[in-house]
Amino acid sequence: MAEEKQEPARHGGAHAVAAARLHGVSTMFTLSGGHVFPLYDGAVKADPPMRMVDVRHEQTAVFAAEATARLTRAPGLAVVTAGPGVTNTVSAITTAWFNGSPVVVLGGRAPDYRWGSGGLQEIDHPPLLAPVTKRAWTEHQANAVGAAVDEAFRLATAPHRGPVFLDFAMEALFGDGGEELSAAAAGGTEPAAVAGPDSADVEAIAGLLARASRPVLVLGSDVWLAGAEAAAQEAACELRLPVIANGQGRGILPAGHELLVTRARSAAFGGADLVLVAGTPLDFRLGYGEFGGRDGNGPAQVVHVADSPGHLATHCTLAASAAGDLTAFFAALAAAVPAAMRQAGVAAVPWADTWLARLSAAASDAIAADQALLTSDADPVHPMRVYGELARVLDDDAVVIGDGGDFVYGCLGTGLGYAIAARIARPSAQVVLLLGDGAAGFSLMDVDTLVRHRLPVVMICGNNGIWALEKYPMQALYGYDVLADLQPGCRYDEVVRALGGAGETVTRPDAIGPALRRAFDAGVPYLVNVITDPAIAYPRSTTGV
Ligand SMILES: Cc1ncc(C[n+]2csc(CCOP(=O)(O)OP(=O)(O)O)c2C)c(N)n1
Ligand SMILES: [Mg+2]
Repeated sequence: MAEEKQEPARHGGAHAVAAARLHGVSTMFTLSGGHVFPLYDGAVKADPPMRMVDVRHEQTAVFAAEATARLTRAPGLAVVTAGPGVTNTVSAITTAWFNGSPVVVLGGRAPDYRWGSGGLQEIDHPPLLAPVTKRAWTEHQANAVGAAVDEAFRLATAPHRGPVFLDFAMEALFGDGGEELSAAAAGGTEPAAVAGPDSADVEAIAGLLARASRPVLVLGSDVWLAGAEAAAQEAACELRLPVIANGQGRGILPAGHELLVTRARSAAFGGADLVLVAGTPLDFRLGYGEFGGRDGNGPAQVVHVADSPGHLATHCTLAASAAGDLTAFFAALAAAVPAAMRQAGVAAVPWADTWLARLSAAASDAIAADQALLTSDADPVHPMRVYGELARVLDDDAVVIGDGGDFVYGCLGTGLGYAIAARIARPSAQVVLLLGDGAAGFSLMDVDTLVRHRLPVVMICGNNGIWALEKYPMQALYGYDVLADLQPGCRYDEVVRALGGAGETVTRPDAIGPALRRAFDAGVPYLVNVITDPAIAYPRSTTGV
């Protein structure tokens, strides 16, 4: 029987899908609900159809959209149904907000014609999301849906990037939006050009560098998200600046690069006389922008560089700042410093032999000092041994995700969403998800999504049977702890098996390596449940791994 050619859909949902695709979206992450059916119909009937990944909790959909954005630098898309579908996304949207991730969340919404009469899942979503999005609004007209989605993606991807929320009255999504599906892109989908920084600002920064003797350059996530990594690397190399990588700034200089002194972070920040922070906020992770003061040194001067003026720190005193396109900034800085040095009467980069050498030595010492723990034979397993075994089997392009205290901290529950997206974005790379046992509880059900969509991921659970990052601080404060215990030895690998994956529990240090090899070879989602020593309060410094 000849296949019948499907009529393209022309409802608002089809227009939304067409507009998203024009912004480079290839996958929709979602969890079903009647209010958003036209978006599914639009994806199914698009030519070619848009890939849909259906998850088990809406926050997983948004975390997956966020990881897509952060790994591919194309915007992520999540679609959620009205009411609880939307409210379940709040933590994940907030995470995208803090991470500056370009994510668009499209929501269903009760119909306008009955608004106020208590319709199913009727709630006004935008006010809930306004504080954690670049914009949150409602589209009411079917023939304006394409343009509204286009606008949402433009906003999300313009620096400073971030999440955008848009919901649609049922009439808009189900109603006839007209024939022309590409009308949404009438204005073109090229990202708007971002202005470079003010040249006077760059010159002021070059002047500060020319007079500095112990400078440090911090490269944050926005340098990568803005595509400025090559310019940043060039500037750092030309000026021989010691570099500390932060967030997704990691990897801009490859591991082992002579300028990379991330592991000597406290020596660098404590001893610096000038800290230039680019592409990351001066928040608690950077001591709120207070540097220097160690070994009898005075406070360091601080320079903040951001992709947009609204993201320059206002809570601390800046010696200089610049805002705008980060590639243009690094190119301009590299060009301006030599002239500034000549003007200041400085012959060559004065810090290369002393300051840089001192920090490089401190970084090497810190790396060497880890060796004992990375190879620890302690039984029960020391958590650092897990990193040691993993480092042996990881390729350079592996994606490693952390969710939970032993490994990292932030919003618990990102794990499975990030892993789903990483597997899709990097089909041939290793994808490893490190989970605390507490963290695992937030998203492990989405192993089902990995299984259904045939997305093999290696998961490692650092299972200490406690919420360690709460237990030890509480003991320190009160001399006892409460509500900080989980089931010791809980078989999270059995959960993964029950959902159609595979896994095993490991209790001895020498069994970790072979288990990891089995996990990478399995070809299915695989969880290595490593029972670790709960007596290790805080296994590693957070400052540089
Ligand atoms: C959504 C969320 N809820 C609570 C917290 C507070 N919190 C931070 S770390 C942590 C403990 C994590 O426990 P686990 O994942 O088992 O790692 P461990 O500290 O035991 O290594 C908690 C509860 C958080 N960061 N995010
Ligand atoms: Mg734990």
